[in-house]
Amino acid sequence: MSAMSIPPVSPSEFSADILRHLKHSLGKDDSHASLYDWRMSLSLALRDRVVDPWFESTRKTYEARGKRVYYLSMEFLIGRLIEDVAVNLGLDAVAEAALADLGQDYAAVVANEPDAALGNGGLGRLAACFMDSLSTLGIPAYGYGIRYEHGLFEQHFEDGAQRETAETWLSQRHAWEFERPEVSYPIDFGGHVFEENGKTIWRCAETVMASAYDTPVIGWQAQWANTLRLWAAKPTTAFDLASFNRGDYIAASAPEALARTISRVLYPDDTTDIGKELRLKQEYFFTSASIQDLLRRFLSEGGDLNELPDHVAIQLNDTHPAIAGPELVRLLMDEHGFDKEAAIKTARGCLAYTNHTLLPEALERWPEELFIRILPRHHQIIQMIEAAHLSETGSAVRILEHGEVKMGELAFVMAHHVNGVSALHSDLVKETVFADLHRDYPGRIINQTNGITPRRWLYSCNPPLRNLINETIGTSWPNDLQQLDGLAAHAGDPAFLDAFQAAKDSNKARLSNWLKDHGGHALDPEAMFDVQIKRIHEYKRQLMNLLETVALWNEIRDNPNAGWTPRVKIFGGKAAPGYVVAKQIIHLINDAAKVINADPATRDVLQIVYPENYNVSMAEILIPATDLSEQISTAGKEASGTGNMKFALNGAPTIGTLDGANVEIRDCVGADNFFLFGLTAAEVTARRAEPDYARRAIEASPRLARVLSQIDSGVFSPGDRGRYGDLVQGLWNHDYFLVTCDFDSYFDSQRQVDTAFADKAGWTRMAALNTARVGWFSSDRTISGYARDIWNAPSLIASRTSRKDVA
Ligand code: 26Q
Repeated sequence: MSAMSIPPVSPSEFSADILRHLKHSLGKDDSHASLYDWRMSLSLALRDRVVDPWFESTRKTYEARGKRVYYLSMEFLIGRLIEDVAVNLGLDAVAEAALADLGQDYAAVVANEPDAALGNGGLGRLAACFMDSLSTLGIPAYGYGIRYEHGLFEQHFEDGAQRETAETWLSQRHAWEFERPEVSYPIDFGGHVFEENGKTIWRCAETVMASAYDTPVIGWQAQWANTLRLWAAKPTTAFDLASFNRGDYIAASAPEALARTISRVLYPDDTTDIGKELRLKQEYFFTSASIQDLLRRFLSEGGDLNELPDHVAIQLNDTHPAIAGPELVRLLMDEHGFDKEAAIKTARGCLAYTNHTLLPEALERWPEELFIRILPRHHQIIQMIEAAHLSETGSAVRILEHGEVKMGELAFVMAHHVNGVSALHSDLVKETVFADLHRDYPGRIINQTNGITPRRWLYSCNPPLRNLINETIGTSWPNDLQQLDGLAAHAGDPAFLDAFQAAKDSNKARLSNWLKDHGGHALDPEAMFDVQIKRIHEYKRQLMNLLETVALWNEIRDNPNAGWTPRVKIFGGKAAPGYVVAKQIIHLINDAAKVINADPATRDVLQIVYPENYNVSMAEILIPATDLSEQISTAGKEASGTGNMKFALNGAPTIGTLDGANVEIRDCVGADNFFLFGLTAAEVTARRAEPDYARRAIEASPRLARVLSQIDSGVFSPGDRGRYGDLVQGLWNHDYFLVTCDFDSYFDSQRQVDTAFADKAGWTRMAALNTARVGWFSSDRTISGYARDIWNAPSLIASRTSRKDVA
């Protein structure tokens, strides 16, 4: 076929494809087909059209002998794929028409797909956006991760409290993957190490197999496709027939059960409760499989391992795959005869590490004892790496310290570049967690501000706005998002602003209907939709949002005729199952919603909505319908945020602190189009050093003191008045995240939002300028930065190679 052009297809041809799959892949005729059958048939018909560009991309990569990028990540939060694939193939309208011809509702078929939640939050969703951009940019790449049998748990509310149940996305066949039983590697654990004839031998105690499943990732207009390769754990010997014949049926399946545990479930903790043995095994499992796989590919193409860094770039998504360094060194030394200097140098030439957090509790450290027991050879190699690092730099920073293996230091020392994920965060990485290593290796730390894929986060999720943009500036913006600049010229045009507002209103109506269908009630379409959706964490300060909501409730009751701007406060997000305070915050939001929503004195102007089980698909409905984006973390704590970018892109101004990428968003949209409040990162540090800062803040704010005493006394938990005593006492006594200190500033800023929203035309203009000015936050720009500054990996799409990438 002519390279990479999409063959045109009519709705009738495409419905024939769907019917063919219905019959031959699903074994159904159209009179008996279920929604599942239609969804699978549609997915397979789309998948067919991904295969040629995929093969073509592989062929071009092979011919170019170019560099391949390997993105190692414990998490890929990909969500649903039907629309994603249809849009990238340019078949979204065709697919919808074809299904209509077959008497099926496209939206219902799309919604039948399980939301693949192989991630916790920001880090996992970033990996998914990066895969999309790598393909759109035509950079040869593999994403490597784990094919978890159970993704992130499902969240339910029971009397307002979070309950978790297992997620089961694989209970139905996964439409997009290709099983590769022939691609599998042994992964060893435990045992001991000895020397024999001058060679180091690791005699392991236990082995599982890593077996590959490939999902093609198609880029914009099908110009390129890469592979997401996920590893499933399988036993080396499936079944112990001897035990079975003895009648011991449980022992017979023991090896299988043991092995499968490794890829059974995603750890639901973002940042808390680390240090579990199974987690370390998961990390080594997928990292070792990935390194073995990329070495096999390199050697099969006749490569010389000394030149590995010219052909292979390995990006570590946080420290979770940091064992890649020692693993690569081990394979080079123990299997390929490298000496230690050459092995370390070669490994470092390939590896780079992205840091996503400064929170001390999230920095991975493993007990050395555990390491010696599970990965004895790697422990030796880490000692060697540490010795080389100490003598090379005269550094005082150790990797092994206080009986622990410090994964951040390991990743840093083994990487040629280390990057933070926003300008502020990268500065703080240099000044705080890695200050000493920054001195030892000047220039190693750089910044790559995060981004989001405009295909999913504007084109697919927001059809009304997409259409308006197409009419206004043409249709070539989805892979060149900076073109949105062109919208700014229309920000003074009343007809454009009316159309912009009409798009927002239609998204708000869609959300309102969706909530009604999902156990909620209709919302006032005139009200401001004020949205905070993200994992529940103290530093993200959902609690401050709730306190402000209660204060507003009080204010409205005190002054019912003050002309209040109607608001709906929408929350979404999960708490790690073991994170007690986060779960109390969820409970409190739901308890407060019950009381406040029922109050006849305020219910027309203030509502709280908290739909269960926030996930990627829910975000796709909520974000386009949002008027106000809540990005209110304690300054210095949110590494970047990416939700903040999605909201701004979809025309929701931010109320936020100077944290993470908020800083850069505000620089782009302009201070007039951003509601800033709160302490800066430097002020946060200074305030913490002041004695009694929380108590003093509460005593200085009667408004806050009143809210706290209401919660403390059980106004929202009448059946259990002591329920929130600890939560409130926590604010009085420590308040590490300075909710109390920023409260007044936040409340005042919200009142400015009220005033601004009441000026309809002014608000719409502000919203439109947000959309127009955040084109820079495309993950295509981010990936171009990684490709240029870290990977030295060119695009293999002919028209892109000469393009000067914007930074
Ligand atoms: C570590 C060890 C054991 C168990 C779990 C973990 C673990 C898992 C997930 C630690 C951290 C995470 C996730 C972190 C995360 O999502 N960080 C976010 O990354 C985004 C992308 O860069 C940023 O935008 C967010 O600011 C950051 O919080």
